[in-house]
Amino acid sequence: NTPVASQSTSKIWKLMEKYLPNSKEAIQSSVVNHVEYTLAKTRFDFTLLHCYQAVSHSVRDRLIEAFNDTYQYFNNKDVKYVYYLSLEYLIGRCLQNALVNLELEGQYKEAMLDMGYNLESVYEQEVDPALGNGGLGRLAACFLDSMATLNYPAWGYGLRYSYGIFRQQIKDGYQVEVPDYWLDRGNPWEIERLDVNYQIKFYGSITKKVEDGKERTIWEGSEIIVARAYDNPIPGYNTFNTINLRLWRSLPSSEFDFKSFNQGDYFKALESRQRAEFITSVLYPNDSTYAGKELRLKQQYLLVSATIQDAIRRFKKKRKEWKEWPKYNALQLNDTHPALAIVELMRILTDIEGLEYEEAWEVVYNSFAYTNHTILPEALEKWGVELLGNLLPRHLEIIYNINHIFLEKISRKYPNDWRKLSTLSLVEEGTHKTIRMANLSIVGSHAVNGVAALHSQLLTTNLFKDFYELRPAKFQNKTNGVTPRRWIRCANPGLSALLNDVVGSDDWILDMDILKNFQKIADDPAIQNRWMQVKRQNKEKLYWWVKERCGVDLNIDSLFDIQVKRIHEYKRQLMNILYVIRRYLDIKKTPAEERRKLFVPRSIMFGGKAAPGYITAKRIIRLVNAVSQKVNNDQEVGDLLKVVFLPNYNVSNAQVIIPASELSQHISTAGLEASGTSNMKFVMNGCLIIGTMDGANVEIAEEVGEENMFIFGARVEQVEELRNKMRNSNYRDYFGPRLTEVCDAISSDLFGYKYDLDALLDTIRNKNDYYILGADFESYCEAQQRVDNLYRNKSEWTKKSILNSLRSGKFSSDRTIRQYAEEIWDLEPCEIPNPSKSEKER
Ligand code: BZD
Repeated sequence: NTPVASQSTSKIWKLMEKYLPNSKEAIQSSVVNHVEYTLAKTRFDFTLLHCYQAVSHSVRDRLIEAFNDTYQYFNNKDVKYVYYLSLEYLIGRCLQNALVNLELEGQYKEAMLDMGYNLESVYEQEVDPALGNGGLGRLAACFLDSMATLNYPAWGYGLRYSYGIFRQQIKDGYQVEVPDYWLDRGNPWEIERLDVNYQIKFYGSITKKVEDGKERTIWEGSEIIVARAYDNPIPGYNTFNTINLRLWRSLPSSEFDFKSFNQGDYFKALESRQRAEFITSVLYPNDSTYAGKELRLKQQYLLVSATIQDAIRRFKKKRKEWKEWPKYNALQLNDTHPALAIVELMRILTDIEGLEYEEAWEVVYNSFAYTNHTILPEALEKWGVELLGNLLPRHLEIIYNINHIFLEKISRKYPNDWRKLSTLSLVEEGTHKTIRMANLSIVGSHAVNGVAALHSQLLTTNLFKDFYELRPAKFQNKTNGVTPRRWIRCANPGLSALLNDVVGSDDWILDMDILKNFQKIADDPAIQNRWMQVKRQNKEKLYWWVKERCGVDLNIDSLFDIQVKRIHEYKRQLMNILYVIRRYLDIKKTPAEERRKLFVPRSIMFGGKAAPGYITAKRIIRLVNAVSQKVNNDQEVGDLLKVVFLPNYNVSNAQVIIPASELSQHISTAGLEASGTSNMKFVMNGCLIIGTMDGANVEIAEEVGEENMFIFGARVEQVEELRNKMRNSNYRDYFGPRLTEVCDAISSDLFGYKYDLDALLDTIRNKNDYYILGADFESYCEAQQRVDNLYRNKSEWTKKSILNSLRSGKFSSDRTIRQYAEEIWDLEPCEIPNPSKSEKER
């Protein structure tokens, strides 16, 4: 049975010797063909949704050409790969991004217009795949874009959840979670690989055998399921390279329930099949507390086990020597969620491949690296040993083994230092014994990084201090970045066109640093005018978005002041809304004729999801909506102050919101926001930041200049002292009169919802104010006053807006990915030949 391809390669070659042509007619006929043959609809009359589906299939065809060629070429060149392992990817909509990266947006726009369809309305038909919670998941998506664009041989690996993060609705001012079944209209972007399946085992028991005087461990799982690959092509910009985001879906294994079927318990057997499918059915909607649920552990292990099996299969096709593994594979852990990969590779190498422990450890250690995204203690993963040992008995045994060998080294180095032993141990002792996944990740990796300079420094001085002292060279910083393709080129076409004119080309999309060379335009009145026009158009778009979804009529000339991010106490949305109340009370106290002199009209917008079980976060949403109701209906206030909660903040909404904002808030308690990434997107889009010296804000200030931001509040070194002060003083003294008056207004039921709102205030009153909102409030109000003063001077404001954008080059994820590739992965780019235009038109 010789495969057809080798029988007559030249014959096969002739069957597809051309790449798809991209003329207007070719695009139109490909779309119409997909309407007819893929969707089986009539080409004479099809809806906008069918148009979207057909256009996507047409673009997908072009992606697949590049995608297949890319991995074929990588394989031929025998390159080293990086495997990016993440439980979350917030990739957002794909159509526009694919067209922009393939440089076909103009052609498709024209082709579709000619057929009577507006491409922008076509874009709106796409669901927003939301397989992530927030920053961590979106970062993974930006990284894929940069890895493809910079021609790095890379694979993204994750899970294909049937339900993404819930859709947020606001009912009577409360958040309501609605399931996000995002696949109900199919997904034209994915390629189901019916032939890429791996078995995944759970539970069961281990037995030891001695063979030739050597002990061997055999783990027999008692539940076996299958992970199937779904491939999602990620096109690079300005290159033919297109990489793969491979997502696993859990399915029942045909073997595993054989017994029940044979015993005649048909329904029980079907039930267990459904349980298998359930594993990848839903994303955990928690972004800051650790859940500790068995299903979550199953998800993590499924990702890890399928990915490692896939990588090993690829490796084995090429070579036999395990010690070569690190030369050809780098594995990056996006937080500790996929940390079991370290253990899984150890297990396969020792139990199945027969390597000695030390040999296996070399292989593992030199290929893994770990990125930490938080120092919040409640977010650190710690799996109970009963749970872990029951689900993955052999993995627990290996973890104990790693720990034993590690701690022996420690006690040799620091004899009798019990404190060090107990903080470094992978095992946390106590009534409920747990495995510390961060410690496992550090011990098993050759590189550990934080995601902004301040955060990385805090890791070495606080959270991971003892590990740092042990191996300082292991610890690095990789300041986050975001992709300018999605966040400027797609989201802000007006600004993109302006930057093209300023630079004289679109080179800035690949090299944001060149924007620095054009800083003198910031003073040019003509450019300033155009800059303001672009901002105004973006504000208009958001105006309509808000009107439709929230029923609020904003004044387009008011200052658009925005805080969008997951709702969390440390991010201090509460401080923002308390200031809004302060402003409201001040407006009311001011005689009507003086108000416009004293207050700049502002539209203050909040957006973000609260984890379903996070009651305080939900109460913050309730407060925002209560204030919104009161203020927006107060005739006396009019357009001087509007407050809006923007429902269901997600990637596609962010693409409307960010380009329209003028002031954005990044006001976390110093030391607690690891980096933040939306701050970077806002700056690129010419938005001014009001923020604390936290996360990447510190580096943004370095780049754009503190004078072009509104920095306020305690620095990280002052926080602990302020907490002590807070605990030792009466809350009215600690808050001061202005904040006290705000709290009293809420408690007097000015906004209603007294029960919820009093409970919310109790999280900061009575010496409880862990996030020192009270300590930073006055400084925050002063910064807000500076905002008003500057906004009155349109030209000065615009100048700063321009400088923010032109100086934001450092925050392109291209810079970040280059640093990972050079400083952690030791990875070379590999650009595949771009079929020349002439070849395409052959
Ligand atoms: O990661 C975020 C941090 O809070 C941000 O400061 C940082 O910029 C980004 C990217 O590095 N962390 C998360 O988004 N974390 C999660 O979403 C998450 C998800 C599951 C479990 C725990 C945390």
